[in-house]
Amino acid sequence: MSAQPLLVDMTDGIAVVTLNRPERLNAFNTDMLSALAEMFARLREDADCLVIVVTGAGRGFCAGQDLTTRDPLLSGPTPDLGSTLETHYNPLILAIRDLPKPVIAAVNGPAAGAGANFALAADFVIAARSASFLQAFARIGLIPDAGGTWWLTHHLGEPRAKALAMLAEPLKAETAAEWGLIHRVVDDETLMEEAMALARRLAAASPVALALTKQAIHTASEHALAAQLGIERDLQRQAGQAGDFAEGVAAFLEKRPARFRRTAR
Ligand code: T3D
Repeated sequence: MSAQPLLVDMTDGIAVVTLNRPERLNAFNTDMLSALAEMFARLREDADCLVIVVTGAGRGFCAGQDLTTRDPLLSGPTPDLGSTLETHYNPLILAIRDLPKPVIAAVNGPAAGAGANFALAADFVIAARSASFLQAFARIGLIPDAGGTWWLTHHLGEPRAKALAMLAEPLKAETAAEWGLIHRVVDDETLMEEAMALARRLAAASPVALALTKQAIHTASEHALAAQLGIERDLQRQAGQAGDFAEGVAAFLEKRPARFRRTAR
């Protein structure tokens, strides 16, 4: 029997999801992609799940599409890659992006191809100092997918986006943090400790505020200021009507920490 492609551990509102194909640096195959889709759909609806941390088993984070499944000698006619993106990668990236809960990628080693861009879809990317991000696509005659052209261009601008995508050289975690592509770089041995400390902080925050903030920040890059101000008005109205606002203000006035509802509903 083959090993489970994903391991999921839920403690105190934090789901730790481990990509589990270490012998292939956790490359994506259909089983893993389907398991991820199912898992994100389930955690989205799980009111006890407040934060999700994704990491990789073994020495890698994720090496992108499993290229053994694309061996031209074995797989016959060229597969329709547009269809793979439509079926698996695009819905996965949108599921993370639209999830009303924070997602942390704890990047423990090489993140390549769609594996790098899957990490960049997270709200917080924390990487081990030895980790790297590789837009490997040009090496095999492809373009960056899984949001790669979007993340790189939005976070870094065209010159760096083009260099990373067209030269397909690994970007060290430290440089990725300096350039603002990821949140932080930490020593290898403290990666999970730091990721879990961040997850606990987020789990103690107002779930409503985090969900609406995520939504507002995502729309900001797509709108002019006047339109974004309208979105802030609408989302703030929702936030103000949720109970966390009253608790936050009461806690401030009573000079005590806020006790937000520990549920994502
Ligand atoms: O196809 C579609 O549906 C379209 C969608 C495409 C999305 C994509 O992600 S395309 C890009 C696919 N990924 C890559 O091109 C990256 C390939 N991997 C690498 O370039 C390197 O492995 C790394 C830079 C990630 C790490 O290098 P290194 O030296 O640390 O490790 P390694 O020795 O290359 O890899 C270790 C093992 O993992 C090795 O197996 P072995 O020789 O020990 O049996 C290697 O073959 C295997 N591995 C690594 N990446 C993949 C892989 N096996 C299958 N697929 C992989 N992507």
